[in-house]
Amino acid sequence: MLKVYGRSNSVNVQKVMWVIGELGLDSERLDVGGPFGQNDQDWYLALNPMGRVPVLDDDGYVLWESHSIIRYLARQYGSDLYPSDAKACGDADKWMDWQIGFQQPAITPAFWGLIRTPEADRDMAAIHAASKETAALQGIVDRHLQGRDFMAGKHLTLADIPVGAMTYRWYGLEVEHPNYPNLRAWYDRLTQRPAYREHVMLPIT
Ligand SMILES: N[C@@H](CCC(=O)N[C@@H](CS)C(=O)NCC(=O)O)C(=O)O
Repeated sequence: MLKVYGRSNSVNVQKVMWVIGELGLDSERLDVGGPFGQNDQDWYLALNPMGRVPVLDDDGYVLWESHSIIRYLARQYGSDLYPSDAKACGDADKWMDWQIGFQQPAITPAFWGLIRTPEADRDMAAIHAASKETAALQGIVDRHLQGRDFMAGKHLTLADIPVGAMTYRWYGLEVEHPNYPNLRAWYDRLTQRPAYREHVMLPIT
């Protein structure tokens, strides 16, 4: 059975659990990181020298980095989540790289400021800057989704997973939410998926 190390409120863990749910695989998730700790212990650092979550253990095969894990899962457990066609695969990779390179860093100061920092200690200038930058990036997704049901075509692929997991967080934060009809329709489509509801649509903590 697949074993996933990582607390359920980590967006990077959510990406992995959502894919496991989409693939219908059995798994056990163990709470590690944040208030659960353990990720600075020798046994954990032997699994992931970065001391971060998630880590996947597939019958002794250990992998860290959430996007590598979801690519592995889609390849190993054969699904069209990660297309084999080079161009379709490139499209999926592009949005995964964009998410980790742009969307995630942009929203992080707003998330940490609003959710994990006491009100009195918040850097509101940094939160506003993050809100503005993320709104602009979400606008790029909105324009991309014009005429598309999913990020890389007609069905769900890995292109939707990281951006979709973070978009739940974006709608849940008290930040600027411009009217983005294509983004909203896509997000509403994701909310119909049982695996998204179970693993991503959790309290934002
Ligand atoms: N690039 C890594 C980032 C992993 C990462 O930074 N995870 C955060 C949680 S989202 C973490 O481990 N934080 C420390 C903790 O939870 O104690 C990935 O995508 O897996």
